[in-house]
Amino acid sequence: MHAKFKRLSVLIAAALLAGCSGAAGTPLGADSSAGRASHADMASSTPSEASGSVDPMAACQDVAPEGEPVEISIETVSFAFDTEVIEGPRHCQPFIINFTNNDVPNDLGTNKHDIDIRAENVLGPLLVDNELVGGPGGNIRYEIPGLPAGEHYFYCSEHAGVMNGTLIVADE
Ligand SMILES: [Cu+2]
Repeated sequence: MHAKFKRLSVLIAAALLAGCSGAAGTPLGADSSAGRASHADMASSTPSEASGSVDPMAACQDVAPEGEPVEISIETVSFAFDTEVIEGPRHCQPFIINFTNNDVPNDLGTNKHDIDIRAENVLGPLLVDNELVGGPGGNIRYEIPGLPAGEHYFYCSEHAGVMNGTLIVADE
């Protein structure tokens, strides 16, 4: 996960948790360092609870896999994905992304890429956090768990601003 995203998550969590001290009945400033530590722990361990939303993966808890997983191939071309839309996965059915990184190092920073997935949009809860792969010629098979039907957001954690798109999971 990119540090920028981590900071964003913590900021959002901090904003959502503002007023937490008051709600817990702890006087502000009584033990501010301990308070910050516990907030940070909450933000990192239970992001979906911190945002007050239901775990999107819960919808797939009782759905059994059917047949072979769909396999999708994606490559990078000059620090971009070769597609802005991923289609093929079905509701709560595991699938595979066969990912190839073609990029050579340049002055934009690391040439490592990955494909992470958030529910619905860039601010949605993190559903899948895949490992980075270097290039050129780096290849990895991501085994993705079944995701609930709908549109989700996929992105490279190192270059999210320019490497992102929509993952469409069909109803069935
Ligand atoms: Cu990247």
